[in-house]
Amino acid sequence: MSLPWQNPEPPIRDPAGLRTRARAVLAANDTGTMVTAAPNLYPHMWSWDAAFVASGLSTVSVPRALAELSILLCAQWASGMIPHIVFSSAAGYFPGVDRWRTEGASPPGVKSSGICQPPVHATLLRRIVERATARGGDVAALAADFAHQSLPKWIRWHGWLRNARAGDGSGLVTIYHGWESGMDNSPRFDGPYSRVHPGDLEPFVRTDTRIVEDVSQRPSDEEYARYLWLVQQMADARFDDARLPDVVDFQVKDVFMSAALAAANEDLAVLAERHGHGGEAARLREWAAEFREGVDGTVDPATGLARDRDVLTGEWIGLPTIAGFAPLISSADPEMRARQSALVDSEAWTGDPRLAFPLPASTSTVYPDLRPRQYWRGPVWPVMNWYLATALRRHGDNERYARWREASLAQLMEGHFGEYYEPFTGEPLGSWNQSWTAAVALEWLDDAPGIGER
Ligand code: 9WN
Repeated sequence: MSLPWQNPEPPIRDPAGLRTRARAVLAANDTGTMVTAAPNLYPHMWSWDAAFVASGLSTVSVPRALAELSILLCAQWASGMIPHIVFSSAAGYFPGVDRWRTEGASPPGVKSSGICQPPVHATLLRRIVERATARGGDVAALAADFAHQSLPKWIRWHGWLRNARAGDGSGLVTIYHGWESGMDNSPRFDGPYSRVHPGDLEPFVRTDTRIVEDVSQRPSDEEYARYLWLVQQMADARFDDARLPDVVDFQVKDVFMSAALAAANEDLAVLAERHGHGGEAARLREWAAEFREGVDGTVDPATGLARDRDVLTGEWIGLPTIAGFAPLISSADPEMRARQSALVDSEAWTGDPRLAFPLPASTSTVYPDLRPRQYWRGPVWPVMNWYLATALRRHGDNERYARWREASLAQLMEGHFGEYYEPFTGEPLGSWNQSWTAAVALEWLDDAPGIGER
């Protein structure tokens, strides 16, 4: 059968072929200093993409993986924040650094955005270091040295999140932009965005819809106007953490980001103990517990899903999105994990018989306003599936991990390395040759047991 998105490249026939092609995608997206998030749509480094990319790269070359994290760390702000974009010299992405007006706030010589993304880095760094340790020799020593040298920077990053974004002790991180969540236009943000009314917005021309020609796969112009309005509000306040609560029209307690931070704090504590910063471990474990409890406390007893909270209205946001499974990343409560695991298998999620592959979509496939082709409003994101699956395995769920691995590899054999996939047909959408999709393909294939397990 000829499918409309059929790959011009020869078909991938086996895991070895998938590995070869995934490596080629990462090599092609490597500028020599950074692996860009995607060849055309995203010609820069994104913070959480870089962490997944580094993990995938470490299956090929540990030094190259560590170099990727070093570049990201060079862009860390004096406050401890790690920005969501580190700009390369390439043109062609909007909003570019000029729109962000971060000069003076970002480190000298670095061009960056002024907001952050989910803190998955320490979790993936632990994975890379453990992989290197298992290999032994020079690579193990290099990774141990990198961990030792970089730990203070990762701790400052977590400290900034704890103090600037969760200083209320709620164990929940505040975001000031949907881009910070990494799930930009998820329905979880529709309520908060409906209260963002762009004022005197500088004119803009989008570049993303020139590259993804089917505009129905991307956020709408109305959504973009709101995104840019928030950038303008923050840039006007010079990204001053103390001023943001008073000036930004979008403020959400992000449950998924909080779960990622809980897990990453645990991982950083382990790294600290093993690599010469043992004195920091207790503080990191306190943070881990704070965010773990914060996330558990959001779960809606009626649905079993975790919820975000709109800080400006005080309302819970309980929509059926993949973020509702945040406790699978962070929770230590066996009953909570069992309930969430049963839910993820149900017909609203991976048990939907209409799915091309039994993998969780970004929004429940039975949600009435599901948009199966539109970005975070329905498609399946390979990177999310791998991240969640590794969290399941870390908590002992080898069975579900194995099922998701099989389904993910079958999905990825299609060969486009799509940014996201239509859940019912398996059509690759958004950008093709997306770096983090290639990276997780390598991780699924490598599949070393024991890495990153508690
Ligand atoms: C805005 C790079 C990034 C990912 C995000 C994804 C998308 C950017 C965009 O691409 O966001 O940050 O322009 O749409 O939503 O998760 O990090 O891959």
